[in-house]
Amino acid sequence: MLLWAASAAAGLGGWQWLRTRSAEDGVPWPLRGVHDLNERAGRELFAPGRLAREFDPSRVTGIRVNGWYGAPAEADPADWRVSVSFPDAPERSLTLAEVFADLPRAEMTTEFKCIEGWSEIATWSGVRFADFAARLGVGRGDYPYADLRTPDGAYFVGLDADSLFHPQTLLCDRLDGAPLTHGHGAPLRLVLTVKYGIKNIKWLRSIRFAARRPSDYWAERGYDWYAGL
Ligand SMILES: Nc1nc2c(c(=O)[nH]1)N[C@H]1C(S)=C(S)[C@@H](COP(=O)(O)O)O[C@H]1N2
Ligand SMILES: [Mo]
Repeated sequence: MLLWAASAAAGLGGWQWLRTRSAEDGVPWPLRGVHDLNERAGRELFAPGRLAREFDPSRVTGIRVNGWYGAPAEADPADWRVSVSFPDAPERSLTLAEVFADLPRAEMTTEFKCIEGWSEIATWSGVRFADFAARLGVGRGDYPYADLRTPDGAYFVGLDADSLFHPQTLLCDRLDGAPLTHGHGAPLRLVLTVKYGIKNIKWLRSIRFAARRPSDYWAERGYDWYAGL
């Protein structure tokens, strides 16, 4: 599926401006200390429906492996479980087959951007988070946040519902035409175009919908919680 959009130019220009700023601890300085402003601007720029640019698959650059926090031992995908919970309902445990069952496959060739300053183009394939949630009976307005974790909880990502339910937010099992490798987060990771790489959690084990803003691995270390593009 290709989702072409005219909205990319503004976003790309902003990114290039950011990249040219001097870095503090490896983070371009505009990303620090302007959390509320960033969040407000992000919500306006990426209101539901605004799509990031998609590329022809011939533009794929290949993507490096970056970040091993929370990596489990390499596992048989048949043994993988994803737990899903809500503030007011018991936890459910799903196999990968159950995560993907009956949902249309979504594919997108998009630019992946790390706060370290690199960006690469990759083709991601999986199911839309919004479709997955809808099958669980959850819509965008039901919970304002979710907390996503690796099996050991060592890496954790907090996300707002607008980002999670964005049409280019995928639960991914494939990258550049092949199953995800261990280093890229097999058997399941999140990929979203409205956030920097830090929010694209690999080795996804649990999804907790939440009423209040969850903590976040990199936000606890001084990075912007919203980390929007
Ligand atoms: N579980 C987990 N997910 C993670 C990370 C990590 O260390 N652990 N690093 C993040 C960062 S900073 C980036 S840039 C991307 C890199 O994804 P890749 O290795 O597929 O390129 O993964 C993100 N997701
Ligand atoms: Mo990153």
